[in-house]
Amino acid sequence: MNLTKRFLQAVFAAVFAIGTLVIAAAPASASSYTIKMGADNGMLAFEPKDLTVSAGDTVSWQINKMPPHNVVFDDGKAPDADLAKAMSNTKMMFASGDTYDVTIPADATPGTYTYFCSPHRGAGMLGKLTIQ
Ligand SMILES: [Cu+2]
Repeated sequence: MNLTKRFLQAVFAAVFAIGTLVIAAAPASASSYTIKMGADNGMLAFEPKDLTVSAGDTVSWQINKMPPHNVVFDDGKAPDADLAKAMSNTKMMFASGDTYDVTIPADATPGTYTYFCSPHRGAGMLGKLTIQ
C-alpha cells in the first residue's frame, strides 16, 4: 500500500467518524403537550388521559373544567419513585387556564407513570404518562 492511499483511507475514516459524532450529538427536537384537566364535555377526566413523551419534552397540565384539580403520580408503582414524586403537584389548582408544567429530564427512567387528581380519583380522574 502506498502512502497516498493510506493517507486517503485515514482521511475518509476521520470524516466518517466526525460525521457519526455530529449525528449522535444532534439534540432530538423536544415537543410540548397540553393535558386538559376537566374534559371539554364536562367529565372529570384528563384529556388526553394517555400520553407518550420523550426526555426533553414538556407536559403542561391546564385547568379546563370543573376545578379544583391536581396531578399526583403513583410513586409506589412508578418505574422511578423519585421522578414520580418530582413530577407531582399536590397543590390544588383553581383558575381556568392555570398550568402546571413538567419537563421530562434527560435521565428519566422510561416506562409508564400513572397519576390521578386527588379530589376526583374516585370519580375516575386518572392518567397515564409513558416515557419512551
Ligand atoms: Cu380533578
